Amino acid sequence: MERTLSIVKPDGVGKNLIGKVIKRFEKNGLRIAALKMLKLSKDDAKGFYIVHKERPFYESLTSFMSEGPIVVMVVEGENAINKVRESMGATNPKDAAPGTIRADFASDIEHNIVHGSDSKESASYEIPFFFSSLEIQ
Ligand code: 3AN
Repeated sequence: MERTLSIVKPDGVGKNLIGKVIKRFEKNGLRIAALKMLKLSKDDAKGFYIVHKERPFYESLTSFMSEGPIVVMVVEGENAINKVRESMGATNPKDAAPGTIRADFASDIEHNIVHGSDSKESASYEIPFFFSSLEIQ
């Protein structure tokens, strides 16, 4: 059993895709163990994406992630990290496999609808960033 953090980003919430994203995870054999909607400040977004602080897209990514509400969730199941990333598709929607969330809904590499932890290490930083142990069922 594994846990991962996923986010429906501001573009996904704006396009009314919360339910569709959750449905894809559930169809892939995963369960939602925690879920909430919130809005990040610019500083919150910078903290969440701290591993990318040297990347050229850090400024615009953290502005985008703090421009509207997001839905954060803990997703649980066997191989949850890989299964969520499979459902999401490649970072750039142009490279994403047909039938993935990003291939179907994302407009570009930055506005790509959904986030999923990329490793156990990332998940163990990202889950407590948003949820206390009491909030995870
Ligand atoms: P993923 O979300 O697929 O794990 P990461 O971790 O490499 O991708 O990047 C984190 C986020 O940064 C991506 N979801 C995307 O929104 C943004 N991003 C990644 N690469 C670029 C890029 N070259 N230009 C603009 N934004 C990017």
